[in-house]
Amino acid sequence: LVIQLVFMTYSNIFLQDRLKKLKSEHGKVQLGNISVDMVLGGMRGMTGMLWETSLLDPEEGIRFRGLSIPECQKVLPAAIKDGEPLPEGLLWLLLTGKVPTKEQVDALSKELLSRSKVPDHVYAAIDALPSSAHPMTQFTTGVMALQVSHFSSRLVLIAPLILASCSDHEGGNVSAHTGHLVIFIFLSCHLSLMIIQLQVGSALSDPYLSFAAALNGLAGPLHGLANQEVLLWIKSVIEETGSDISTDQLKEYVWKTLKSGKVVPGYGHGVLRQTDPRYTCQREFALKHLPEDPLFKLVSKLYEVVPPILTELGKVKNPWPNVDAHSGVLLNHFGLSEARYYTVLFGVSRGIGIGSQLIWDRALGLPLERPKSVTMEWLENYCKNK
Ligand code: FAM
Repeated sequence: LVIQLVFMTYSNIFLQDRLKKLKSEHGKVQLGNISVDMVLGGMRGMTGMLWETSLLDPEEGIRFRGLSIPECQKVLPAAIKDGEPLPEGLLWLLLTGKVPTKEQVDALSKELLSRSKVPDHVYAAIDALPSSAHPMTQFTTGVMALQVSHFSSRLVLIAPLILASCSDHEGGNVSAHTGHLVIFIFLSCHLSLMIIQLQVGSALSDPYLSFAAALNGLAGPLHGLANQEVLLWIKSVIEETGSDISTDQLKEYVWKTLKSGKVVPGYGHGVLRQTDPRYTCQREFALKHLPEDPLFKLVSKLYEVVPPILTELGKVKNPWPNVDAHSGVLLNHFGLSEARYYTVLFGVSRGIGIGSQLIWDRALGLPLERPKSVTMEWLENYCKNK
């Protein structure tokens, strides 16, 4: 493992040179125009950040270090023959840009496991919360409590494989961007110290503070909480109409949801304009392992019913399902029926991606982010004078 880390260090030096060259030779090249729509629309579509570990294409979906989800499934080592990729393999890929061997993945698992003891005060902090506290609040509290220790986390590795695909989704999503803004290195264990030492910045919040901030962004219903919301919503459909629901009844329920001012959870996306490949990958898994599951059948029926309705609304840019439309049904099938816990797994999974990128942030010495904001009056005056 040490030899491999030296390799990573070597790659850092190479990438630092690439970054310097890019800056000095092409620093003034324009990447696009910013419109008032973009400023008012949550900076959608503005290219404004470097994110080495993954790239999201609106049509094709996510690529991790250049590999699509099906490609990752083919090349990353699995625990069993023809099984799903191990999260440690994905972590290796994101960190180094190289596909690991099974031996490398096993060595990384062992290394992380050896650092996995959670200090008692962390449990005490979580236990001090009322039992009604949402699992995401408990998770964030645990991460914050870890800030006073030097814990290196195995947490990122308990994410179920099916959720490994949620590990990274480019840099602009709420959780990744929040973590990035406060600049942290989640895996600031001894494992990554060598890399960190290459480039020490200033005014940096540490990994725990930053990851907790990212988790708070993930806990919103438009982002990571959607997987919880989807399962609760699906169950409410069954409660109201029974499990043998007809297509017409389902259409009616979707319209009722929309008319009550709510969104259909698990559908739409800030960037994607097609069915999320993470959804497709989970659907294929379900077709193989749980084709008769009644909730899966309902999810399949929703796939037929929801997109035409969202299209009919006329304003939804992407009527297709995202990853959250499916993940809860798989977890529920394998016995994890506590929907409130689902976003925690998403958070654990995302730790792999955010942590990997933030190690690179440090290695490349990326600067503190500080986008410019303007007032509405400023925009109105600017547009008038144009
Ligand atoms: N149901 C109803 N309306 C929707 C919708 C949906 N699933 N998706 C988008 N819209 C509406 C949206 O609310 C907006 O309406 P207003 O103009 O009245 O405000 C309009 O369509 C245009 O929105 P958009 O440009 O298509 O999407 P945004 O980029 O603004 O928002 C999402 C993206 C993901 C927040 C939005 O699609 C949504 O609310 N989806 C349901 C919640 C969800 O599944 N979130 C999880 C996303 C997931 F990928 C993740 O982050 N884990």
